Amino acid sequence: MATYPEDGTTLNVGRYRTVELDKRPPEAYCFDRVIPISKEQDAMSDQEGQRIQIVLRWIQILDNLEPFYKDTGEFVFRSKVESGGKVHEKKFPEQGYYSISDKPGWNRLEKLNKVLFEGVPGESLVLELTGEELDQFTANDHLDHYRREFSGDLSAWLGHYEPVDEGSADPENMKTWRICYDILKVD
Ligand SMILES: [Ca+2]
Ligand SMILES: [Ca+2]
Ligand SMILES: [Ca+2]
Repeated sequence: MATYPEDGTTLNVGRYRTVELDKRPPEAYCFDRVIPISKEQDAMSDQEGQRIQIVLRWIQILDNLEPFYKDTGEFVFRSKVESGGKVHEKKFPEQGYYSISDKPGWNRLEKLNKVLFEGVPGESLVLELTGEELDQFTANDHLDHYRREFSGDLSAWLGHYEPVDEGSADPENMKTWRICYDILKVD
């Protein structure tokens, strides 16, 4: 598959270039510019077939959902990516739990680099993340439910999502936790 520059707008460059360079009158142009069907389909599938990855970089716990005398909570996280009529779910860690504090300095799961989704998305995509703090004698506690929806031009979804770039209502900056992830193009 061809690799395209980062701006994501160049899928059709080949075709636009043809149009710009073609100085013939429109009639000639119409006849000349017949693209064999297979080539046209290739262009379409290239555009629709762009694979992406969603990679969770880190998680920071702001409230460990435990009594004040307990330094760490026992956390299990789940992700759900819904796109193109398919649902991809992950649980991490796969077994056991992460012991995480909410004290500054040791309240982050660094370098998680967890791939939550890899594939060709549909026209839109919904990413959800939840976290559960396990308790033995009472019902488990829950972190804020994270949900973000992406639609429209795929190139606009690509990027770095972090808690500090969208003001006071930043979706990645929740009351009980914060998250950071990337949406990347992959070949
Ligand atoms: Ca608890
Ligand atoms: Ca607990
Ligand atoms: Ca943000």
